[in-house]
Amino acid sequence: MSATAPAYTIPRRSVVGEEAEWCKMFDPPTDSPATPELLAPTNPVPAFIAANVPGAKNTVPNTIRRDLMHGTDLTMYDGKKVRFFTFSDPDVPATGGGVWPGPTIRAPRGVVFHGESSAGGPPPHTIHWHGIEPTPMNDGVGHCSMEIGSYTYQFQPNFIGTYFYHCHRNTMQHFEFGLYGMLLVEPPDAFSGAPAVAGGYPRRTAANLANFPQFPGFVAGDLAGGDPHAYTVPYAAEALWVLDDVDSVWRDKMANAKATFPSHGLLNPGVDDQFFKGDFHDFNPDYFFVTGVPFPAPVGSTVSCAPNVVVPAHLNSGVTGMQVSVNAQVNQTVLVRVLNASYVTIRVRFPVDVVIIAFDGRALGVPPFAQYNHAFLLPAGTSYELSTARRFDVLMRSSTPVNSFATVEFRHNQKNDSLLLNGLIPVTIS
Ligand SMILES: [Cu+2]
Repeated sequence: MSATAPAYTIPRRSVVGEEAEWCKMFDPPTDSPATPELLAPTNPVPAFIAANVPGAKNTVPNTIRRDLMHGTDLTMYDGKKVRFFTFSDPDVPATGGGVWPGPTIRAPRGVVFHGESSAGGPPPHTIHWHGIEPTPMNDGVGHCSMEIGSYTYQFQPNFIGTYFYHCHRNTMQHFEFGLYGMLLVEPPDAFSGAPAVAGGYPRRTAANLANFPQFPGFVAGDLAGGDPHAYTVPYAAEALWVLDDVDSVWRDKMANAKATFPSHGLLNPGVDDQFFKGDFHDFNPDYFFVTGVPFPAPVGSTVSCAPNVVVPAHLNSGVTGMQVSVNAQVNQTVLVRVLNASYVTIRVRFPVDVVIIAFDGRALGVPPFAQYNHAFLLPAGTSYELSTARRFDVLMRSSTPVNSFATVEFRHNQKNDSLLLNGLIPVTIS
């Protein structure tokens, strides 16, 4: 048997000349199906949120809920109103009007995770758990997974790290309009310690720091043997940098921008959808953000976001004290999680040496992939480039005070890499 003389063939229809159609693998179900092979969920975090966030409840035991909404106009720094799509958590009243980015989901490694989705705006929507590897039905990829009004997603997060969730129906509208949030996988015991520990810091994340003894508390250990802290390190402070851009003209002009997209079985799927027509090809962002906090200046500027921004516990699974700008003390280990949620290229520079410990939800040098990569030093001032949807996690620890900025360059990935904005994020270590 060989590639030129196969023992069997799988008949496939040629899609040559039909590039717009490739994405539609089957017509999705027309109503909300039951989750195949549904297990009892074991995620303790929904109960933790109900116990620690005022007004929150846990309607479905061990289950996180998300409502996907349409049509929130947010006011930009200069007064312009721009249309966003947002998530809310029906169990957390403070998110009721929809928030952007969506509420951060934290989950311990190894639980049976249930995410119950519903659609306050017109369906169809999906939730794609970016970087997790669920079954196809639970992957939430529009046009080739289910895409309906409500569904209970089921998966087991098996690698500690930084992920995100987003609607994957007509992605370049629903994701670009803001239907996403972070998904952070933590050690198995992250929510089973004393409440003061479970809801604050220090916390632990996955890393292999055998070559970086400046970060105390790293445990190598026996991952396969069940040690919940094997290949993890404690951190005393945490910052979340979700970098995003908005093209306000694109959002306004996009055909059918404020509606949803074709119903099941209508038109010619993947061909008559609007998303490759009109103005979708020309994306020129004019507003820039870190974790929803504006860089308040026009294209071409160098500008700082506000200092001292802390993510409220009701947007962070009940965990108190996650930061945007960095405020820490000397000799504290600080974890910075970075996501490029924009549609351009981003280059990140730190004002101090940092160690990159993970990419895209996989810790470097950690079994079972330990032989393929390793954590590495990124010297102060050295840029690191991220394309859309990529993430990296870095650790910083300074023995001397720092009063400076990290920089995030938004660069146009269609127009000669031209600089769109130079964003500054305060880093203060005192
Ligand atoms: Cu959607």
